[in-house]
Amino acid sequence: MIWNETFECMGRDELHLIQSSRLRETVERVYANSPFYRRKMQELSITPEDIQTVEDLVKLPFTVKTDLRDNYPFGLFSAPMSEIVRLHASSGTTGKPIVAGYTRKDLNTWSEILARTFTAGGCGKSDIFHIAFGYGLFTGGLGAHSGAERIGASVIPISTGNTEKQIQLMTDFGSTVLCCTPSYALYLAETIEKMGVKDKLRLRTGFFGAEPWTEAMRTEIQNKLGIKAYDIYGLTEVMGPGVSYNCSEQNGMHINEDMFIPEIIDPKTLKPVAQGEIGELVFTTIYKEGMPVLRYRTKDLTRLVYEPCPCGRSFVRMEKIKGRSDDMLIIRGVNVFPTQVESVLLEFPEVAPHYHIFVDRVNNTDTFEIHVEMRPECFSDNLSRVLDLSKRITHRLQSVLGIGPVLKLVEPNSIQRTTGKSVHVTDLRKVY
Ligand code: DLL
Repeated sequence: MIWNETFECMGRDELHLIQSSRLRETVERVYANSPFYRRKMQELSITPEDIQTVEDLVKLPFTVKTDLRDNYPFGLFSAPMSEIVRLHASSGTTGKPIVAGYTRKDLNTWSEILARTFTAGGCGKSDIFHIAFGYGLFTGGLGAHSGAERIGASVIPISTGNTEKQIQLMTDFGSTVLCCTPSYALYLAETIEKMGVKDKLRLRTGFFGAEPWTEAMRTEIQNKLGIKAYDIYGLTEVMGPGVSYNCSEQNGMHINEDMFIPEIIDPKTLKPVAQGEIGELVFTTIYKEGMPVLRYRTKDLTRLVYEPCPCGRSFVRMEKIKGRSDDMLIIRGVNVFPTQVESVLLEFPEVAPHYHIFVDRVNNTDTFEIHVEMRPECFSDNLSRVLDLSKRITHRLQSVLGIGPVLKLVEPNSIQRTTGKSVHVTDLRKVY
């Protein structure tokens, strides 16, 4: 099913024309209304006339998170407050929050891209959406809500938490679609199992995002909940969820290129990488009024796939996010992503994908410890079995990561569960 064939299946030449025209309008808008962007462009000696087509994008300045923090709260807005009808914010872990402002047209655009997302996952007006993303300043809840309403579905704005009650309502209301973070989906699945109500559920589809998750995690969620799990990507600075979405192929996320132009750059040189290479994802919004951003550096690492997708959509796909460059741990000189650890753990049926990584520095050497939960059915006091399992997992981690951790197999349910974005790492080196 395709929500908006006119755009989603548009020929690349036509798309290029639309992108160029919308890019010109955006650059004119920010130059006229945002002192921040006017100054940045003046520093590079460029004017809006220098930007005519998508190829001119590289002349524009980059925008980074600290630009938003330094201009907190509304310094990057390109519309007067009288036109802003909604504010969202993302807290991050340090510093001031990132604030985004939306005009009425922006909210319309946002619900449009989410309608595309949900339709691509086979959903429609007879579905009942259980939206367990957080509602509030976080973009997940209200964002998904507007898209589900747009396709005419019935929407349950349940938000996060109160997990057993959620599941009760999910069964009573016959929810068919679940939206939440992948880690909360797993927690919900575990609780559903504990409550013994899996056969009472009518769930068939789920949309999960807001944090990196692996293909192995997708399989785990699909099997545990008996659903098809779709990936949905986005960020507050650019819009919120719906910047890109899985189609029924579940093979990469189509980027809504009529609204956002993607680039992949080398985070060190800031130059575009060769087509198909992994690098940092950068977005320029070309259809936003409230807070358009030019060449926003997401810190998310992925690659773009230009081969045609069997689903018929012409929008370029981005692969699953490999990790964030600021999530990357450098342990004794080796780069380690939490997603690599997750995918190894999911190869072992004896352990659950609940883990926590601890890094510290002792006597000038990095220490690297991973706590992993055993599955209840495999948890035993048979020491030699546990030792053998621990050895096998450590060996596999060593060969995938290039560095061996100290592995601790811990009791089921001893690692804290999350209802929102999960935190998998404690890096004590940063404390000193
Ligand atoms: O997480 C928006 C969102 C809500 C996306 C619900 C999907 C679903 P922020 O809080 O600003 O916005 O965080 C954005 O989360 O830069 C990525 O690092 C990460 N992220 C978001 N979606 C995915 C995904 C929302 N599908 C940051 N896969 C982004 C991997 C994701 N990482």
